Amino acid sequence: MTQQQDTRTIIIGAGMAGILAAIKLLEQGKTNFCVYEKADRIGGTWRDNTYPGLTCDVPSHSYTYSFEPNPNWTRTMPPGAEIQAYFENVVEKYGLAPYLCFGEEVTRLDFIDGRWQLQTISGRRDEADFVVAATGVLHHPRLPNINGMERFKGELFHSARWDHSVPLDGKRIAVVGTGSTGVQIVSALASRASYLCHYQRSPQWIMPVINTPFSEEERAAWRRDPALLKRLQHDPELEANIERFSVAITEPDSEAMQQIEMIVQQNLEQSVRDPALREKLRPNYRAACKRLIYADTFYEAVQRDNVEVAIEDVTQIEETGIRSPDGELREFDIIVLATGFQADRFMRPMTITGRNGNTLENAWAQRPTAYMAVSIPDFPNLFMLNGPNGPVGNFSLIEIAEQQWHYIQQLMDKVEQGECREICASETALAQFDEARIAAAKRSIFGSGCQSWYLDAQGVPATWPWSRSHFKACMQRPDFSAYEQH
Ligand code: NA7
Repeated sequence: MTQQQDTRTIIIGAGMAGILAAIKLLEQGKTNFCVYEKADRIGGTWRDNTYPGLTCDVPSHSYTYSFEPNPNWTRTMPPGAEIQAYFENVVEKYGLAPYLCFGEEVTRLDFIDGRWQLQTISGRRDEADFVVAATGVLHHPRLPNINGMERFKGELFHSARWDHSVPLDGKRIAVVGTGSTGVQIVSALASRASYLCHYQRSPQWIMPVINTPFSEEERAAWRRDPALLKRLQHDPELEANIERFSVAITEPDSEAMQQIEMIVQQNLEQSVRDPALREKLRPNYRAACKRLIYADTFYEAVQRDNVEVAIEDVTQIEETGIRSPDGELREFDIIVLATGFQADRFMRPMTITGRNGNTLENAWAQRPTAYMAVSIPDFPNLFMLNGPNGPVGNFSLIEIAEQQWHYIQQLMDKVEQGECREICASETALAQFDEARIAAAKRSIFGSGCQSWYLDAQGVPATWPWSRSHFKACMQRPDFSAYEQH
């Protein structure tokens, strides 16, 4: 293999990370690639989620590709539809359409004779030197197995499968779950429902936020002056806040964490007027143990007269509603399951077979893991964007994916420059990385005693456990001694 043109890359997923990979390849003059996407349009999580109130919990100018600032964001925390539109514009601007293969769910990947062989559900086949798995984290809805769910005569759906044909105004609505999704839905629907019950198995700490609208004058100024917009993307105050947050979650005893705890406690004390409701809403674990929720109108919403909060696990659904453990039946027209995602799936359910017949199921038998969050031993030339063990704590996943791409690119260069044909992390490197990662993860706030989607099947936080700046430093240049090169 000599020059870049000789290599072919398969990108899986046309969400934020897959779009990024495609743009980066084109930037290098590479056109021999295809983005396989199982749905019929781009957008990933922003395509799948369309629920009322959908908002990104990362500020808009940070949740933006560094190379494609957006002067048109309308608020500090952008609504989902605006983010979807942003990605669609980017895809058009960069001319990605010819590289997108929609309706092609990848079902198999086999590493044979130094190349990846791909098969899709429609029977399409392809072959490439590299695979970039950009399959997303929050993709497969978690549907709880609640007794009697199938007997419900009203409308019932998962938050990521919103049925927009169902009228909401004046209806009796149950929202099950109090992650970011449940909180946003309740905030949006409280004033529209005739009665809304929010089922919270575990109440959440709420970080107050002001979702400021940007004025047309501001947006016009950003359009006129790209330097102004660039500065906004790298706003030192915002950067300092993110760094403080990064310190807080990795050092639970830090002053930064104490400050977060103080703010969320004050928010609860000052925002919830009825002492009984306040106690109901008080979590019994530390702030940010679960992904911290940023919300502006949630506490107001749950204090409305037509809104009730039920602190319980939903275990019994009947024809007309939800039966509580104490026997009370609440009747509903609509039940929304905001019950989260199977965050440990990543590329699965694809069947992936690497070197020596090793399957991904086998490699991940204990837990999904990857050296530096991008490479798995025995799976050469296959790299992940936003794979397991990457930073996910209220950071911009776009920023993370860009840093990961910078790193992955250097691994691909080794092959393209003819230094090797296959490259992947060594078993030893992954084992050492995992040992250190797991030890640090247990000490992070995510390991401080709560249930959350950050935890793996063994109850260990699956996230990057060190600081955001350390991640950035690691992504600058691979330590090639951690890689097997053939
Ligand atoms: P999350 O954050 O995983 O939240 C799921 C919620 O669903 C959580 O409150 C669960 O309670 C609750 N849940 C699950 N099953 C039940 C039953 N049977 N009864 C009551 N409650 C239940 O998912 P989201 O979609 O809100 O957010 C995911 C991420 O998307 C979010 O962090 C942002 O990054 C964007 P539990 O806490 O387990 O007691």
